[in-house]
Amino acid sequence: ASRYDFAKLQAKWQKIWDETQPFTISDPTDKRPRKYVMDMFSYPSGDLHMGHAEAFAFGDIVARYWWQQGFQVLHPVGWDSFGLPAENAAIKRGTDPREWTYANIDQQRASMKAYGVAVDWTRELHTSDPEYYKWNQWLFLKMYEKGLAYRKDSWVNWDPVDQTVLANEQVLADGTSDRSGAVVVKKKLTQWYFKITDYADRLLDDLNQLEGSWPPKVLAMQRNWIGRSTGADVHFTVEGRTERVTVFTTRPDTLYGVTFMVVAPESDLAAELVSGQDDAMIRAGFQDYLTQVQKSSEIERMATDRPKTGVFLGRYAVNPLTGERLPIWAADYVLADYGHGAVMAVPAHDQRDLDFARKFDLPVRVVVDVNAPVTGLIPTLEIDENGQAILPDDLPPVDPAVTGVALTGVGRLINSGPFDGLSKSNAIKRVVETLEGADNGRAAKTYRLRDWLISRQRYWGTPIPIIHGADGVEIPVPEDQLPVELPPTEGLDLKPKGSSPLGAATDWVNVPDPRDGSPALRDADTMDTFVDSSWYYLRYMNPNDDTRAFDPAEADKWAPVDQYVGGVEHAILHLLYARFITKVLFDLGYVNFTEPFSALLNQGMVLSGGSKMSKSKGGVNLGDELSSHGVDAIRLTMAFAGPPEDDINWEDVSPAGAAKFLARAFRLANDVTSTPDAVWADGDVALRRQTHRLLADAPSLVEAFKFNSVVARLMELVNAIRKVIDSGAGPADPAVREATETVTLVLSLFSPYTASEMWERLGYDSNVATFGWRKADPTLLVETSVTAIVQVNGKVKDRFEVSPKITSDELEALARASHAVAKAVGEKEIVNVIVRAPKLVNIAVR
Ligand code: ANZ
Repeated sequence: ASRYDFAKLQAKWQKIWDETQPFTISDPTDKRPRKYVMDMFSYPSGDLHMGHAEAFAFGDIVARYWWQQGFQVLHPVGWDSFGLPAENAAIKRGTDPREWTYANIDQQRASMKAYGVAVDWTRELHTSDPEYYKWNQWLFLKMYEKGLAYRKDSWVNWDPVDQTVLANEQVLADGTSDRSGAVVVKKKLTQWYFKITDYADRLLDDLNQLEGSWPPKVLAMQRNWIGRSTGADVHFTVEGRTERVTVFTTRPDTLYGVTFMVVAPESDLAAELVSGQDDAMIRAGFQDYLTQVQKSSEIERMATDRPKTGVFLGRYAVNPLTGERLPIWAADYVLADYGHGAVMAVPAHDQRDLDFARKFDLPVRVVVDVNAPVTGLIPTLEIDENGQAILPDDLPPVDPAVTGVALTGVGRLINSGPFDGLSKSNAIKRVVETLEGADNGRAAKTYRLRDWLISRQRYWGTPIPIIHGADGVEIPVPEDQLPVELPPTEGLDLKPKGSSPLGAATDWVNVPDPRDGSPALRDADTMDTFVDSSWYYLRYMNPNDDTRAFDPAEADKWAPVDQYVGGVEHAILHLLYARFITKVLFDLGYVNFTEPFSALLNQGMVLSGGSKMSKSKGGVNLGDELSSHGVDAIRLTMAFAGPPEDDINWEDVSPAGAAKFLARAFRLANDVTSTPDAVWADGDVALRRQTHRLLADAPSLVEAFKFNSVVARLMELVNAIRKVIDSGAGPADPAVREATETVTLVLSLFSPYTASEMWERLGYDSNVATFGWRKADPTLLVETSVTAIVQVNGKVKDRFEVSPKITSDELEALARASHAVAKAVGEKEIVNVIVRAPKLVNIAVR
């Protein structure tokens, strides 16, 4: 009965948890404080893998920790179950995407339960259920009403293999699709967009309030993605055209250095300028060039090192400050959808403009003296220690047209009429004022962020709730007719072809016009699945409510999410979209907060042989690991491996060691002979001190995600208990019970099966997970912990907080168990180990 048999424990406790559902939040009168802990929901593309196991272990430690601290913890689970992989699998097998999807969900759900995650199963949701996606449609309609959902013709990223539109974010740096790997091309289509650009400033500025609770890297990536630039819009008149052309520039101070203008070849402006020109050769040359440009990707086009190409459009603009005539060119280094799709070219001070000018023999005029001193409004001379003016050296003239290097540094303006002598920032101010005074421009901001393209020409997603009248008018589906359910797949060809398969669902797509009953058509596109995940944290409030998307009062109680846990692969898109939709819902009055996730933890990756594990590359199989070592040992291994943000190389960790430790801890619960009413004050003082030290230290360690330190301290305490049992006052010592109970309570964060069984064997019929954290007795805390350092060949490899009374053997064992130390030792031979307890272990290897 006392043997540690993890399979038996798992079977026993899983059944109990299934029956009792101990983590269900259902009592609205519960007065305990609240925490909302959420894991990024899973895409059901197969069974759970090592990556899920890692993320769910960390999320669960946090959730269980708050339960122990006396909180009610909302820790829900769901499936992100719409999307391309299901559709592609269905096409391959000739089945319905529903079959594949829901079979995978069943499998993942069973694995998740077996993994012992403390979730509220009554709130499970699947985004592919009509009960869920109905509310995507509701959200769409709300946004449509506010002008935040709109349709436009535009050049989109087209994946020729999957035959679908991709968001910019889904196009990798090398210009290929993140899904199919195909080279992405441009195609003109009418598409639905969400107006995220209206929120660019708020999305950027509110990142400041997440400083310190989101990973710095994620904040930087978000800032970069939004990419705010400040500068000016400058209007140029064009000869033979009434309307002016506007350009965005970050350097209005260089306006005197403009020697030509460049427009994006595929912009409407380029087409219009060239059509107003008589020379047929120029028109034909432009058409040829345009065709060539459309074959290259945006990334290629923006690369600075790429040879410049372009054509002269035969038209001229006029510099608003100097009246100078500027030839207008079309070139692909100017993008149609950034700024105004046109630039004022300043070749002396912009590298791409310079490369272009050199290639096509256009003039280069220096207007900033980058060698001039830059302080003050008027040029001042520096004074040396003798009070003598230091005269500027006679610097050799640099001519960018000769050197090929643009002068991008700061300096003072030259060749700029009334602005000569001004430094950059002062010149920007003056030039913008002058432009504004003459209605030739104004201060302006531009963003890299584009509107969110949400329509997809695929089946397995949320239908867009719009009907198109025969007269071309868009009619929102009345709210009481939601959901617009997906039709069955029978008779539909799901293969990608550039238009939605739903268009062929005749019975579904043909509907009476809600205005007068005349023939009309449903919009056949479906939504990007990032819409589903942008607000799911709110649907968890009450996923079965069929009267509203979520209950604002419940959202007020629980949201924003206190701790969000998931992969860094979602650092940009998903988080940006969820932040955007939260702000939209705030503006619509449905929520009282503007950021969805107060804190974010990005777990590292689980690697095998140094590379990311995946189905295609093989690697460690979660199911195999769980059956060899048990759920608790795998979870403990994840926690003990190191900081959760770091990658775990599965070869460097020891699930077998974790299992051994669990068996050791488990034996303690069998050995304790005192009863729960034992008087602890009578126990071994040294052991009591160590117990209370752990109780005092563990909370801040867990809150700082130093799970590995807590596990190391648990190992230490287990050893200390064993020593008292073997050589001290024996198993009847009340301190042995107190310490073993503490081990059990803390262990329940990491290894719930083992802890539950230990708790029962210790004589309790309560749930160890919600028993509550014991308060450390301050009188037992006088002895503080010290930091032990482990060196390998003199280099520090790891640190532990240990008791000052730790023995040399214990310290050495801890050092040898360290993942970082094992990594440093590697295949080498250990030739000597010096232990200076409690502070140092030095391992010499050869
Ligand atoms: C004149 C100038 C002079 C510029 C100079 C830069 C340096 P960021 O900072 O990335 O926002 N630009 C504007 N619209 C563009 C487009 N659609 N495609 C490509 N380039 C475009 O870049 C802003 C600068 O990029 C703008 O400032 C403009 O060139 C160019 F010494 O104007 B600048």
